[in-house]
Amino acid sequence: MNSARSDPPPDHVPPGEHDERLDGPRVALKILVAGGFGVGKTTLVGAVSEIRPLRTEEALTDLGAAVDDLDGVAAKTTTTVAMDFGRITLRDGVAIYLFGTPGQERFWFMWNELSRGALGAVVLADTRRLMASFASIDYFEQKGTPFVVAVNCFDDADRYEPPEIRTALDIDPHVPVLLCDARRNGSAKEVLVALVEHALRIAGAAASRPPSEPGPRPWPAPARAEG
Ligand SMILES: Nc1nc2c(ncn2[C@@H]2O[C@H](COP(=O)(O)OP(=O)(O)O)[C@@H](O)[C@H]2O)c(=O)[nH]1
Ligand SMILES: [Mg+2]
Repeated sequence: MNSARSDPPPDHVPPGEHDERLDGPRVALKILVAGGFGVGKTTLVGAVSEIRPLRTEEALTDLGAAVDDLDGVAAKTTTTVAMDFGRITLRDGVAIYLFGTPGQERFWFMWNELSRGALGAVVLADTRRLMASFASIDYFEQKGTPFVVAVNCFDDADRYEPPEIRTALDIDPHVPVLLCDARRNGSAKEVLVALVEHALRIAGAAASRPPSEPGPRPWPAPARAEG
């Protein structure tokens, strides 16, 4: 008689313990991916998501041309009307949920809902149309949501270094500005890591500040000068 006990299958979860497949992740972090129209939000979510990202894209039509700013994105034929959704599992029980938010002004009403409970945001930018990401930066500054600015380096766009981008977009010195390629998994993940580290720094600074001491920036943030 063979008395050796067979090993449990590799994905065996002892009774009573957390089973991610049934119970979902222990910790879920929510990150928004924002920025102007055509900056690469859908691309970035697709590059890092371990599940096939949910996309709600619709064909761009002549009707939308009146309201969607298509300058510099002539090759684009679809647009995200609600959002992109992706997921990354960091380690057992910790998952990042990514929400690519629509960039067009006509979808801004959704941002308050999407940004609730978010750890922070990645604002993607394209150097050919920097101003298209201005509104997103303004929004997260006003909300006090931690964010990083990631310049998606398109092949045919002029390359600028982060300090130049910071000056052009009038970004606070403490906000990380980095270059990325939204199509590459490793590059997109570096952006997410930069955001998580930045959010942790902000949370750490807030926790160590005496309650009477005001934060580093006025609330609400002063209006950004257009230009
Ligand atoms: N060359 C290049 N093309 C990109 C890059 N990121 C996105 N694209 C393309 O640019 C277009 C717009 O990207 P998309 O992710 O749909 O932008 P969204 O509107 O911000 O979601 C798509 O055709 C992408 O394939 C990039 O880093 N380099
Ligand atoms: Mg999109």
